[in-house]
Amino acid sequence: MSTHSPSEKPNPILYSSAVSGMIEDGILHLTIANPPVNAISAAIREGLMQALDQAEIAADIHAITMSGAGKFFAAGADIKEFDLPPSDPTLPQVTARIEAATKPVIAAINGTALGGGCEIILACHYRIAVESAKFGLPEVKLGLIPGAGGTQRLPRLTGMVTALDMIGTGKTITAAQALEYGLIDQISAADSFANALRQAVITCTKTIIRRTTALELPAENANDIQAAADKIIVKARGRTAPAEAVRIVSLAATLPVNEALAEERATFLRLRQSDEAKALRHVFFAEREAGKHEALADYTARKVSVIGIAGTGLMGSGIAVAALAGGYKIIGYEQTADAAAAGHARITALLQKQFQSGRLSEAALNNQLANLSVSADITALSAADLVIEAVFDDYNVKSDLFRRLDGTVRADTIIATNTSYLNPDELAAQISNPERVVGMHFFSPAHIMRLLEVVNCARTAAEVLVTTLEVAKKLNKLATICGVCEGFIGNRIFSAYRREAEFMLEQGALPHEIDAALEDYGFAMGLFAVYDMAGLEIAWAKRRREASMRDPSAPYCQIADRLCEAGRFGQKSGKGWYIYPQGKRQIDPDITVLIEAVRTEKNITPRRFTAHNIISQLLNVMALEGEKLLSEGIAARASDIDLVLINGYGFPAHKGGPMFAAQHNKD
Ligand code: 3H9
Repeated sequence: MSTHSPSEKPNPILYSSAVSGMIEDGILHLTIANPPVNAISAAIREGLMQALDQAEIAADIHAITMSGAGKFFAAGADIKEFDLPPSDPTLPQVTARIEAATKPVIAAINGTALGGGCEIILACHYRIAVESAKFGLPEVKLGLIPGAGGTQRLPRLTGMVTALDMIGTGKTITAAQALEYGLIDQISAADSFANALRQAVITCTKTIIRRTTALELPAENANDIQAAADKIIVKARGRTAPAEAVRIVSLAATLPVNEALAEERATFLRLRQSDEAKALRHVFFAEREAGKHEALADYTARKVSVIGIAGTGLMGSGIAVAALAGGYKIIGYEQTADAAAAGHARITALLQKQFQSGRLSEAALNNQLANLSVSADITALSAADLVIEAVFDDYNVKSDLFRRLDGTVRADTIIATNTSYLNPDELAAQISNPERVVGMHFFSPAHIMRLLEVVNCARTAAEVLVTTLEVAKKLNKLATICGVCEGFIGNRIFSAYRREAEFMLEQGALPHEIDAALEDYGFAMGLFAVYDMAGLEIAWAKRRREASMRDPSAPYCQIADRLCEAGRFGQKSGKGWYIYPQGKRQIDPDITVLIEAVRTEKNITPRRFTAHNIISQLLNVMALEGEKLLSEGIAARASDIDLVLINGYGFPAHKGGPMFAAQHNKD
């Protein structure tokens, strides 16, 4: 520990490489610093323990405050340490030490406090926060539960209903909500924070120390508590952590606090080693990795203020809503005045819906409406820095639009195509400066789905790619870069998966068995149920169009065609892979007969598939296709493939994605 220098302001006291303190008027102000987010590392835990021990016996210290350096208070325990054995002092030891201090410890919350960071403030005796601070216990999103007292302290401050909701979902709340729920005691504007903190400390030194674990649980209606717990269990869909969160939070009402804390710790340590937690850690780091592109490090994004959107149908209007939320001025384009008016109305309706559900303030709604125009005059797009085309996915339609854009927009305007299946290189060849063409493959509904495949075409300039990634970030999208191939990353793997599932029908599985296995594995819905919901006729029409180009020697499964030939187009026609009496999905014995007939025609002796066989076979096919994408250079990282399938195709995040899961199955 180094102490004062002879200069006027004392040097900070260093308790560890990540915790420092300053004594001012009898108050020890501690700062934790582990950039960029003050993740709670061993050095922070050691430093806090040192500081508290020393403050306890220092006659000149009457109170202690704690804050984080920079914009965060602390974003949780350091996830990078989770694969190491736990080391003393542990975070629960630190939070216990904070709470036991005989001098008041005040959390001076300068910014976001998540996970273990939030648990530190829950252990403090008083909590004052800046208006912009955010709070959450997101451990379930990592397959965990809070492991440093959060499950027992939060309900004592907020009541069980809020604690179950926050811990069971991992949601983040604002400072205003935290105050309303009782998680914090006071909010102060940033510019008067120092004064407010000083006053709070004075008050705390004059009142009895309030230790959170000693508080009684607030009185609540038992039915409300049960309903909050049930809601989390229903949504858990195959994940262990939410149910464990409910179990442990509930102990606050039934066990003495020390026993409940011991059970919390044991559960946390067990879950930390679980497959679910390992998979979710993989996803967490995969998302951070996805934003890093060494080859692009030397390029700077161009300024984009105005985005043109050619085609304001379902996809285009969703893109417009996402771009308006990102702060861009939007110019929509349609070929006729009627279509332009309909496009404008569609986008406005989506914005109104967000406003009505409270997701958009009135000011934001008005601002975004003022930033929106839709024109039937293509020259309106000449003001755009980037034009995203979202017209019908047909080569002639798109290439015609590209040629018309070429004569209209600036020579440096970036042109992005939202095609799913066409070759963007061929579209780029239609215009001058093809290096400004890039793919932006959004997923529908584009204002909700987080995934964006950014397609690096053969001639796309690095600067254009960097600019597109920057725009994607502002649109709040998770962008993965991919090269050009049929279906890009997602649809190509999905096609292989779909094909394999259909072949499995020939080999002996039934649609409902495959769906049940997928749902058990964690998919929100089985593949065949999804087909029925989407409708089977579009894919059938495509297969018929492409029939003459198919290699006759390549294996082909006719079962889906047979369904369509029998008028089974899915849910809206009352039958597809299932039947829907009164709109309710049911297994149809006719489908079994139809499948058996195909097996007989092909001379296939059916074999029995267990759920495990089904999942292994499907995972295997996805991983093989993923390996091909890597070897062809279409995807740069296996973890990018995992992100695409999780965020665009419903692959369960808690299994880590197909590449991770296949690898894990082998280990
Ligand atoms: C926990 O606390 C358990 C306890 O209950 C019990 C313990 C006993 N650890 O996302 P960003 C890194 S579990 C280590 O790009 P943003 C991240 O990898 C934890 N590193 O920024 C990245 O590094 P790099 C509960 C972390 O502004 C950099 O910070 N906490 C951690 O978009 C910037 O991150 C959570 O689950 C961490 N905890 O978002 C919170 N957090 O630059 C997890 C971040 O090298 N974190 N990093 O790639 C988040 O949700 C977001 O990172 C956050 C910032 C909202 C904080």
